[in-house]
Amino acid sequence: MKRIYMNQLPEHFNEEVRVDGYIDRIRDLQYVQFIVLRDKTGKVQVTIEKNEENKEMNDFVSTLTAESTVKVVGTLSENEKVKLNGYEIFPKNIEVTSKSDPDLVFNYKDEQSAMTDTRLDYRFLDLRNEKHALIFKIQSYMVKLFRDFLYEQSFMEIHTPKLIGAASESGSEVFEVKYFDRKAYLAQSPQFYKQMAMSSGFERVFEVGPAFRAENSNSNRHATEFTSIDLEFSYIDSFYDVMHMEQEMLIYMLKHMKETYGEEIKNVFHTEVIVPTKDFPVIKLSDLYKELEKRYGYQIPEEDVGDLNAETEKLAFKFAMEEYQSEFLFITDFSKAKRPFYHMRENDVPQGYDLIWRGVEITTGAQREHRYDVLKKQAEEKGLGDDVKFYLEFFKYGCPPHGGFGLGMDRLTMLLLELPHLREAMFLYRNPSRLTP
Ligand code: AMO
Repeated sequence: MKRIYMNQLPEHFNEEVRVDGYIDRIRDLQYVQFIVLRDKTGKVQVTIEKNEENKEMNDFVSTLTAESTVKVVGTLSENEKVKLNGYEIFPKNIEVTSKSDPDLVFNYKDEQSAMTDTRLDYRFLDLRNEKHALIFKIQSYMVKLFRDFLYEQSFMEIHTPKLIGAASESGSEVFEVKYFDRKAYLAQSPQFYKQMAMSSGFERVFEVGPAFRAENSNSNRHATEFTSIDLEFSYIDSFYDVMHMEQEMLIYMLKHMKETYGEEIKNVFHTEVIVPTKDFPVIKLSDLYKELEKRYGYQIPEEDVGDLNAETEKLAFKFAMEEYQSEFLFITDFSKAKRPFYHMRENDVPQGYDLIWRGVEITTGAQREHRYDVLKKQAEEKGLGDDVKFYLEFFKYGCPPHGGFGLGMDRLTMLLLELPHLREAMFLYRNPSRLTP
């Protein structure tokens, strides 16, 4: 008999149905037994009257434990007295498909009942919490919307290697791995390879994949492995084309997200999905510094000049809300010392940007330097030699002007739902002290 999902039950009143799921709770009363079953789509009450005829089943139900999985076949009946949905199943047969230990490590239904480390150690239980599971349904939908948008814009999806021979972004935050008799590294970004696709004439590519950073940080926004949504496209005129593409992609996502999950996000996470109606404001970094000093008396520490830091990002959001009523802010004109060698420069200013949303950097993007000689010089200036030799080859035999950006999927999820920490937005979180499960 074919299994049906809980949310399809209303189409099957007075029929024999089969449902499979977890036992959410059991109530064993004097005259009746109730089992609430749950699957990923919802719940249903299974009702077993206590009588002579049902004796065997009654005894069996008394042995069941919550969180076991069962297969139930029975008749679905409408009954307005049933508080859960107004219908119930009278079972003909109940079969245990997996028995749960009755002593759960913690009560996953109550977020506050366990230490964070326990929750993460037993993440599989933690994700049975409806709210926590919802985060990943929303994340999945978010990535689907990005994919839909990008396919509509004639992008294609590629898959680049994560085991690489040389560090891609900067040497310091790279994981080294033993690769037979030599060293390899885990990719910090698909940067070089998405650009290679431009040199292959693919014109428009994207990738959703893992990125690794040996970031020894315990901030609420850094993980050592995260998922990056990267794209790259050719024949652009300037990095403003890249910013525009990103703006359109985010607005598309937020619009559809609001339509589908807006209410649920409001009810469960107590936050509003806001769809921007204007172009995202743009400000030069030096002008932002001035504004933050004038408005909030904030001065950027010497070591961060030319770049952003966590405090600047937070205040940049405050500024963008006050000045432009925008949750988003593009920041341009970073110092070349703080930006990678592959950003195109004009009058020595990198042609790239960061995008801040709700006080956190979600993206770096840029027009790339595609002129071989200039790129080679910029790489040498940063002390990069043999490591990028293979990469420089991409630009020797014709490569169109191009640009792109990298967007942190986990950060985006965290900000969309206003979660307090990146780990809540990650199926499994990795930081310097966490490698299991
Ligand atoms: P960048 O290093 O800024 O740019 O990374 C892009 C985006 O990835 C996310 N991110 C992280 N998320 C979680 N944990 C981390 N440790 C972490 N580090 C980065 C952020 C960030 O904005 N190659 C360029 C992109 C490009 O120019 O196309 C790059 O990797 O959301």
